[in-house]
Amino acid sequence: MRHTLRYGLIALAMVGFTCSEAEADVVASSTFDAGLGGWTSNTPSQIAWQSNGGNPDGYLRFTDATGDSTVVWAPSSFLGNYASLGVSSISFDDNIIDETLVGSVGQYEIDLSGPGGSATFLGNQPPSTYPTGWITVTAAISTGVPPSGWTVNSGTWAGLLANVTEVQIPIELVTNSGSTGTYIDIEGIDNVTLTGSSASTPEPASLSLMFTVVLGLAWRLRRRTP
Ligand SMILES: [Ca+2]
Repeated sequence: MRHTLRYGLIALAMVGFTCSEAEADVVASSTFDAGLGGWTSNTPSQIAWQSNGGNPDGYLRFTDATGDSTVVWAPSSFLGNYASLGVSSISFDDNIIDETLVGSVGQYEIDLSGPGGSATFLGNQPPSTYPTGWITVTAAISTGVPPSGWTVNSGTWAGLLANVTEVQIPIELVTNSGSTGTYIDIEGIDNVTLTGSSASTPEPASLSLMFTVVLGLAWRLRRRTP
């Protein structure tokens, strides 16, 4: 009987864990563990899915082959009305993997645009030793004034958040000084995540499960009483 009580408490703890996981409220995420997941690029031939070496497992890998500035674009799951979705941040992991003949290096960047406006987030300057290792870049998003790091380029911040139709990450941060073919420039991104801030409310399924567990516990305890 004591075991039943213990299992009941463990079950309760697991239900609690399920509820707190829902708090994270991931609106969209790409882990690149099974492919490119709908991500596209202005230079598709320089973008490839790499099945290992990410953070962890697969990642989106850029290998520079021309003088272009390569960016990648998120799939539709990252688009929409950020205000009503309660989006609180967008983040990704970046690794500048291998470089020679480094000319200049840009800051980590995220660009959002839509019919109501466009804005650019500039993060830190990447480390200058390669590989940099996987570094998480997080841009806060909230209604009202744009959070630190954002610059509104056109329209308004509120207009932009009302309908984000493009999420762009410049994956090519390093500009090399040699001509094409004489330098190495390999960079990657992983774990792009759009996070929401909506209040934690246990889902009905979790609530009814918790109720069942409590009922079961009460019944067991009753049976133990002589
Ligand atoms: Ca991954």
